[in-house]
Amino acid sequence: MSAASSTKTTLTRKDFVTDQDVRWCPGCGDYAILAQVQKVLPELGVPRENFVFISGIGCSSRFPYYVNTYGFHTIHGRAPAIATGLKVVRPELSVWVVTGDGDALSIGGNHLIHALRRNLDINILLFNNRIYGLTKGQYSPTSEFGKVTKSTPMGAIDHPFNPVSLALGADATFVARSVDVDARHLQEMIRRAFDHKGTAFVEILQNCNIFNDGAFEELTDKERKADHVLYLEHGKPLVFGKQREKGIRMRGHRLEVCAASEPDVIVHDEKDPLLPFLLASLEPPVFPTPLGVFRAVERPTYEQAARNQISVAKEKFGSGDLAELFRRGDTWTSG
Ligand SMILES: Cc1ncc(C[n+]2csc(CCOP(=O)(O)OP(=O)(O)O)c2C)c(N)n1
Ligand code: SF4
Repeated sequence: MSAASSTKTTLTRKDFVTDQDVRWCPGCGDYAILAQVQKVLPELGVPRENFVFISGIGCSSRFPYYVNTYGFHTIHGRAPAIATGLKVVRPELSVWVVTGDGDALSIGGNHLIHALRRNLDINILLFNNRIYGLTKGQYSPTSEFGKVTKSTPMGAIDHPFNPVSLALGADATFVARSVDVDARHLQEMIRRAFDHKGTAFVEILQNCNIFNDGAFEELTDKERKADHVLYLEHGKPLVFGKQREKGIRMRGHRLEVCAASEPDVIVHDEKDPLLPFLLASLEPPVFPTPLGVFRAVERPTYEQAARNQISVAKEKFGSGDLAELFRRGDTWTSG
């Protein structure tokens, strides 16, 4: 990443802490995510003035106020569109989108999928608490079937989105999942997202302790998580359990749990065309929840293609004159 002028070369976590009062509820998982982002940013070798955090609307979308970089708290669901515009005109910037499950998948669903397919070199962190937090506890597109909330008093009758499956379906080149309080894992996913050249999508399971407390408890509780989390590591067998005694293998076109000692336990491959889709479909109670990088593949970035096209057009036709273009052709004056 090219660097503009920076007054300071060695940055620390403190450089990324702002003077703003944090308005999240005490105990919210957003604090843990903020802490890990602030831990990783100084390690990335990017001048602070080259980071930009762009968000939509929601508790999670207050993030840009709390990270001491350039930032933009934008319009509900539209952060990917604004990030797209910025990255095309300023490709040297490190652009991060922070969004919630409501912001990204309800009002912003369309913007999200198009950013993913276009493959700009941006990072999208989706904080998934499976509820609308800011508006006080309505169901969201990731709330489970039957979920009783203020807006679904008799239980949700919508089938939920699986954000990882959705991102893979949009042909995202990097798709990962982590959880708010798994500090080391989350740091690693943030670093991997940054290193990826293309749109990096990270679903971060986040506890909303006010309106959906304990939604991911089995993935974070020290006693239980070994049996409920399947860590995905490229080139390593898919095994889990307290003694790492269980594995995942293929039977026909389906995955199944088997003994880790079975010879056909699958070795994870982030570049496999099919495996990430199958892994994304693994859900409790039958399966553990996969955390880690599902998919990481290369594809040209949108901003590079756009800029190449602009150069070719300028070579062929010259720089152009916008005012002249507006006046050209079939125009008229009204009034
Ligand atoms: C155009 C518009 N529609 C609806 C709202 C109300 N609203 C604000 S935030 C939000 C959803 C927030 O949920 P999520 O993205 O999951 O974020 P969280 O607060 O849980 O972090 C909604 C529906 C709004 N502010 N603007
Ligand atoms: S309502 Fe939930 S998501 Fe919002 S700040 Fe409070 S705990 Fe966090």
